[in-house]
Amino acid sequence: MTNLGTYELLNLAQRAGAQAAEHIRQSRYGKDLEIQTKSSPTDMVTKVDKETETIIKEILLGARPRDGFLGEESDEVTSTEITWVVDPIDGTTNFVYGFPVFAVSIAARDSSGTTLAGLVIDVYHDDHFYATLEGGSFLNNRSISVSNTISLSQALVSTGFSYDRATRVAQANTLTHLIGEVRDIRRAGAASLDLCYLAAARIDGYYEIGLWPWDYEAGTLIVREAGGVVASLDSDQPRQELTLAGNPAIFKELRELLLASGLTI
Ligand code: 2AM
Ligand code: CA
Repeated sequence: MTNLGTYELLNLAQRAGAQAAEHIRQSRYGKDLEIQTKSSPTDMVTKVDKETETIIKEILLGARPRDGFLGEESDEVTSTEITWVVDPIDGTTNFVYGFPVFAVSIAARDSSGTTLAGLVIDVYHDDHFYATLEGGSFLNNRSISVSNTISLSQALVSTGFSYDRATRVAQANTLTHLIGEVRDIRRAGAASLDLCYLAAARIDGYYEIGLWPWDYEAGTLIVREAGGVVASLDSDQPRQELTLAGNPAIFKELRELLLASGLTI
């Protein structure tokens, strides 16, 4: 696809994302969030997640009716053209609590699986992180790049925990191997924003088990276009088993440390 094509996709994502973010802000206060649980008692979804996905889907597929749609809260629409990969609220637990780290994540991928455009909106701060393939990464119109931290011992590393009790206990065990080897650990609670923080040099590395494409697809393009690496243990692509990311200098060390900690996928 031409650059013009990728910018058009980004512009459409911006239009849908801005309306989605506004809906989330309007819905946050003074209303019953109507919380339900999904895979476990700690895995929440609200009425706002579902409404927001509907808003995004209607705008994207209204403008481009032949496209596909893969979202967290609705049935997949398959297509041989562009597929939109959407998380209406990434960081739902934070959203429910009012902890100000939650995002709208929208990516456009072509039929070969290549991500062409990605947008992540930090809803609370109205910060827009975005990238197009070979077009660089931006935060609110300013170009961003990953940090130049060169050693894991100086690295700020973010991670997350599963909603599943046994998995999160195992993740905490892995963390005991890391905590003495890095500058410090962060657990912000929204995977798409962890990736954007990496792209903007707010952290140096990130790993998380059990993510879905709507959590990492937009953020992955934003990290790569900012000069960073996103992969898994045994592949150069992130996978549900592991999303592993860093600036190029610390990525290898982080990967080796995770392997040494006994992490298997
Ligand atoms: P969500 O808020 O959309 O559910 C939390 O560590 C981060 O991981 C959030 O971005 C959360 O997305 C995502 N996530 C996705 N699947 C998860 C799962 N099964 N358990 C925990 N977090 C998950
Ligand atoms: Ca979500």
